[in-house]
Amino acid sequence: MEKTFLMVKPDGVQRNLVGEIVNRFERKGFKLVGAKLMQISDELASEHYGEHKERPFFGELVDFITSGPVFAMVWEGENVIKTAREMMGKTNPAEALPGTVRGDFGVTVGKNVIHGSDSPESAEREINLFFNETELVSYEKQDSAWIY
Ligand code: RTP
Ligand code: MG
Repeated sequence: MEKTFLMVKPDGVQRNLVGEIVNRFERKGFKLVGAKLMQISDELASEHYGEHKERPFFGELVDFITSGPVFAMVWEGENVIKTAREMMGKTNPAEALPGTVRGDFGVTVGKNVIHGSDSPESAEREINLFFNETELVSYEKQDSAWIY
């Protein structure tokens, strides 16, 4: 089954949105297989956002994502990578539709509440960057038969 990496950014943690966000993905029917509250180091931030190294906002991005704890998660389910991106909404909350996390809770592009992997390659890379194999749990859920 497909897995993706999602993370409540420091603004989401400070604004008490961890439970709200976990709730949305749970109710959707996805399965949480790993989660932790953590402080991201400068090194991890630069590696995670490596694709944006040359962008003018890179410094701000690293400063922001290391400015407080984040809630890192791995979710599992059919098409979870793409579906989670849809549930997050567009990068700029001003363009994100109501009903999406960014549409409902974000205002500016710099503080857009949530991160999610944008492809199978990023998902694999980001899961391995943030989690050890021993931190991911493989288990059956009773409700699976009512989702699939
Ligand atoms: P993320 O990686 O955080 O899930 O966001 P994303 O895929 O929707 O957007 P991405 O293009 O990967 O950009 C990463 C983060 O950089 C910040 N950003 N600022 N000032 C700007 O024009 C600008 N553009 C992007 C955003 O916080 C975005 O989430
Ligand atoms: Mg991205």
